[in-house]
Amino acid sequence: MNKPTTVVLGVIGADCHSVGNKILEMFFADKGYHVVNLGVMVSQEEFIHAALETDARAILVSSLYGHGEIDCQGLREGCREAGLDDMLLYVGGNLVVGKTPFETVERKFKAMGFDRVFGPHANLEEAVALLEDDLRRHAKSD
Ligand code: B12
Repeated sequence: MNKPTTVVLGVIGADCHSVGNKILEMFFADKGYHVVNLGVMVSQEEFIHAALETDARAILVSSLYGHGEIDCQGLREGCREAGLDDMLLYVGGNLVVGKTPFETVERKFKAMGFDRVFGPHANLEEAVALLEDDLRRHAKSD
């Protein structure tokens, strides 16, 4: 049997919103992933450390309280410095304060090095399909 793919999950920064995190944990586990859930109030260092420790293929970051831009800045660089050059970085939630159009939010987070960006009404079936696609493409270019 194939070893399940490990993903690291958590809510970044000083953010304590925990409901979506539990839903994401159950959803990705149900899809056959090994989910390392760091829970809420997770620092960039904790994400990177957990990804290294568990040989994860993707880091799934949530941010709900509106400070996502500040909290996520530098995560891609941190991954590279730790030798995690191929790490897939996904982010989702209420990523900025107020009513910024999603396209603007997506552009910002992609410029920060995130591979995929999701809003609060993300379709999780679509998200997992994208993840599977990205994992396959990354495997081919290894
Ligand atoms: C419950 C709640 C709280 C509770 C949290 C309790 C708990 N233990 O979780 C309490 C009262 C503590 C709270 C506090 C605050 N909250 Co609050 N809270 C909410 C509320 C009403 C519901 C959140 C929730 O549980 N949603 C249900 C879950 C299932 O949805 P979700 O969290 O969005 O997650 C889904 C998606 O976002 C997506 N997703 C998330 N991450 C990712 C990642 C990936 C990779 C993918 C694919 C998808 C994905 O999938 C998830 C599952 O479906 C929302 C409003 C709302 N309707 O969302 C405000 C809300 C999130 N809170 C808000 C704010 C401002 C705060 C406070 C700053 C308020 C304050 N001034 O103190 C504090 C922050 C405290 C902190 N340090 O984090 C704002 C954020 C505004 C913004 N981002 O612009 C919101 C949107 C309310 C609003 N309309 O203003 N909050």
